[in-house]
Amino acid sequence: METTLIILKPDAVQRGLMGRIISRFEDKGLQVVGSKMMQISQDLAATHYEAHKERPFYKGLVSFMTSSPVLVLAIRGNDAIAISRKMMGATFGSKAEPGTIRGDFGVSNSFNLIHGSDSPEAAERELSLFFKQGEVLSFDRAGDAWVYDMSGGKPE
Ligand code: D4T
Repeated sequence: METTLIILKPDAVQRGLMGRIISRFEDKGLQVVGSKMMQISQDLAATHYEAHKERPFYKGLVSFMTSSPVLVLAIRGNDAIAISRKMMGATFGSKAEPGTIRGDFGVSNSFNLIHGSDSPEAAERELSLFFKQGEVLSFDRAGDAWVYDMSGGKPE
């Protein structure tokens, strides 16, 4: 099972889209195992986006991400990182396909509603940036037996 970091960005929170976006992950069968609202500090935004430091959009991105509260989520499932990225859609709302979160809820390129880790290494790094020890939980859901076929001993 993989766990990925998802951030519902300031535009998603301000536009009242948190519930509908979380529902999409739950409807898919992915499990929410961590959740917290927070105001991202300048330092945390800079660390999180350090790979983009030299990009022309970096300053605006940090300013946007620190402008208003976000909801950070830890989401778990088999292949959760790739599945979540697919559900989010292309980076820019103007390009994202209908049926994806960015495609259905936004038109903006910089206000693109959601962040999701793009690799297992990024997920590990980002989860540890946003969640303290013990804040990402492990628990069985009552319906888990009907989410995955476990007859082969692993989730299919
Ligand atoms: P994140 O990292 O937020 O999940 O988005 P992506 O993985 O889909 O996109 P990214 O890392 O290339 O960009 C990070 C973040 O910067 C904003 N952005 C990006 C922007 O404002 N202008 C741009 O030209 C690009 C490329 C949007 C997402």
